Amino acid sequence: MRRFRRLRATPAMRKMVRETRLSAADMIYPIFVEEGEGLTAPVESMPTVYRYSIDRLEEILPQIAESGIAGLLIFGVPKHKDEFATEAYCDEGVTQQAIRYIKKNYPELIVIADVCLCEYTNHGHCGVICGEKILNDETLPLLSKMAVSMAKAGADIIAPSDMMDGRVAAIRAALDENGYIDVPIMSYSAKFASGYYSPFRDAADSAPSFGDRKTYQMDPANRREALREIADDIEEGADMVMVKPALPYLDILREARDMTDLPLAAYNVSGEFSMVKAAAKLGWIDEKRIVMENMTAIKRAGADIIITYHALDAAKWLREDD
Ligand code: PB1
Repeated sequence: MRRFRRLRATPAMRKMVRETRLSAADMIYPIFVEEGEGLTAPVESMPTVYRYSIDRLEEILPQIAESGIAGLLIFGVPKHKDEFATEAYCDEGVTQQAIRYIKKNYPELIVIADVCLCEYTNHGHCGVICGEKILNDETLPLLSKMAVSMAKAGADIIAPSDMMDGRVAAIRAALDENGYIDVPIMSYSAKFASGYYSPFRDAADSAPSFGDRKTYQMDPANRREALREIADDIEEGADMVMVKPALPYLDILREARDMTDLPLAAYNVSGEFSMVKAAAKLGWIDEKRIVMENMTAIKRAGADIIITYHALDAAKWLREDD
């Protein structure tokens, strides 16, 4: 009889043989920067998450810098939104200004710029529209301009979350043509048309004004197509790839890990976060235990990098337990 329990006998023995280990350095914290002044606006559906105006970023940046997490993923919330997302690629846009501020005051922090039109369009779609059609090829130049503008502002990594076909190659070419040959692309490669994004859409005012994102984000039912999407982004020049959401897609994460050695990110999205927070608020779960179990599951499935709104809490708990 094999006595598995010999290696479970004590906390020290369990720690020695533990197969999956978490580190704050694995984690990225998403933040929302809103155009304006004196703003620290709570996101009701995401407890502990706020929209900060640039003059209020000092309320969160020191915590991020001191936490030991790898960096932050920045989402802008501009005042002006229009059909062609012009604020997205304005060098004086709120996101570009925020990136400049962060890199000036916290140069060691990695800043990842999300590149997508949905927060900047008045229709809330991730691309240019004609009637109710989201135009793929017409969107690529705008994403490219946005990526260059974010790199110019100082973003360390460009993360296209739009799911237009061919955008990685287009953005890579634009970055290179403008001298940003050293700025890597973390592509949202296998991004599903998920119900788990609704709290984010509250936070970023980015819900589509008509229809949905199913003609560009992936069908949750499609496993093989996810692997084709990841392979295609690698072919187009992605330096890192991603599966999003995370917990409902651990099978995809595992297969992605088995198909590539590139750095693999998983985005533990707003709905996954809000559900944990809601159950914890109701006293139905042990928040710390559930969060650390969820992070471990995402890491065990193969993620190198975890984008999560739990990052600051998880980093604190890891310090406490070390
Ligand atoms: O936390 C989240 O829910 C992330 C949502 C994600 C951000 N990249 C998007 C989801 C969506 O609204 O479809 C935004 C798409 N560019």
